[in-house]
Amino acid sequence: MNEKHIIKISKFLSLILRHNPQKINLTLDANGWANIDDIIANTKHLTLTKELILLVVENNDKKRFALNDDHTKIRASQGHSIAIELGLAAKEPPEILYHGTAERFVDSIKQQGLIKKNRQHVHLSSDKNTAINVGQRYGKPRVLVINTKAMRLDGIEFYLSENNVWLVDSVAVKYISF
Ligand code: HQG
Repeated sequence: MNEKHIIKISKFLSLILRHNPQKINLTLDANGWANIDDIIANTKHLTLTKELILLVVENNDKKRFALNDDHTKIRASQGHSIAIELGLAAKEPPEILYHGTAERFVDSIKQQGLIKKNRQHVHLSSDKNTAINVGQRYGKPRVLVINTKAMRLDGIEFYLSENNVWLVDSVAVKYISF
């Protein structure tokens, strides 16, 4: 199966598992899991088999998807816009984390801090290069440094997704170095 088709499946899975399961009349449970057989049965416009889905999960560059123990269910590990309880335990982050954004958003972030917009969390990374890659999806990248140590001292909780993205509800301006 060619690379293009794999990427197409990955994008389609992101769409239905993070944002719009109704598109194929799919039901996610409260924790975001969908039956793989239901996805296959309800998808008409793409060639989809269980083998292909497992291949996408395994080879995905950012490990965006997770399987349950018996490989009957799949979910997105982060990035949802729909309300999903990922069931993650709060975790102690490193003393700083990075957020990748675009130059054109910086003035607004200086006013409002980081907000989650359409998603369920603000996404942070422990790695500067990841932040640059995330930021450049929206224009000239800009990396912000987040004082997570100060946030923790103020009682703010952090969560780590299965694919190592740090998640938080919001980041006030006072914790951000521009
Ligand atoms: C910005 C990708 C103006 C924020 C990545 C970002 C990530 C503000 C954009 C995941 C703002 C939202 C999420 C404010 C935040 N004013 N702009 N007050 N606060 N922003 O895509 O973090 O490839 O929803 O800086 O790897 O960019 O899809 O969030 O630029 O983990 O798997 O508003 O998506 O993963 O954009 O990316 P997004 P994000 P995938």
